[in-house]
Amino acid sequence: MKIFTRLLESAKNNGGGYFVLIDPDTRKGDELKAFVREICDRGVDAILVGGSLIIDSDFQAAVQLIKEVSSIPVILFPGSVAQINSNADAVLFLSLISGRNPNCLFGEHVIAAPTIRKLGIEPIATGYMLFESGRTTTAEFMSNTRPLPVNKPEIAMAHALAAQYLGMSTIYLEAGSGAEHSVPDAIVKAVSRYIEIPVITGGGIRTPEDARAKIESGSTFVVTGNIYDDPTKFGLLSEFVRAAHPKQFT
Ligand code: 1GP
Repeated sequence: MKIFTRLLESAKNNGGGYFVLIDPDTRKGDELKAFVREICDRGVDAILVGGSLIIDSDFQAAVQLIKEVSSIPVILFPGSVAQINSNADAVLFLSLISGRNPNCLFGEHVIAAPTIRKLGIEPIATGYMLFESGRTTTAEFMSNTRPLPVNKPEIAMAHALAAQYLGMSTIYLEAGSGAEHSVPDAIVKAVSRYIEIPVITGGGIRTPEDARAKIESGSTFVVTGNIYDDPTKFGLLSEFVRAAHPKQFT
């Protein structure tokens, strides 16, 4: 069974799912391995690896190390074609549909597709929508696109529906890593109700309560990333797992 289908099945049983995004710039070697073990032991559904801008890590080696230790799917969340490699199980094949930068909409994909085919990793066609979130995020700056307004749900709904009609497998509602504000629940609700494909929500989610609110608003998966830059926050992993699995933990 395909990885994304499996994740959807478990999200159906648990009432939702939780992904942790690892930016390999933040930790390496044994520290990275220990973090991955912690993630898997606490019941997280999948690991995303990547970032809009990765500066000083050997990205391929980091993904390999994560994969060696991980007992859950490792999915690339690539900021560029350079991050595609064979050490992962799948890749979010992201089209930045909220923007009108042709490279992010389709250009990079043409370059990446033959490599993904050759490597045999599973592409998950993802309509990626970036929202205003209080300050300029790396994703916004690096993609050179304007984020969607958060006070106009109808614009977000139309974008998501167009992605569904184009055959995409999922929509990623993104506030940007480290965003001041996560994507508003009202947007998550409006989009999730309007489309039939599953929604992933991430960026600026710092509390289990906020994660639960996204799930209750209709998001199938929630993602957190940089809260775990601080190792004293590892205890939150179980709390996020509980928050994102309402049928498992009521
Ligand atoms: C970014 O959604 C992820 O794409 C995670 O964001 O680092 O703000 O949790 P944070």
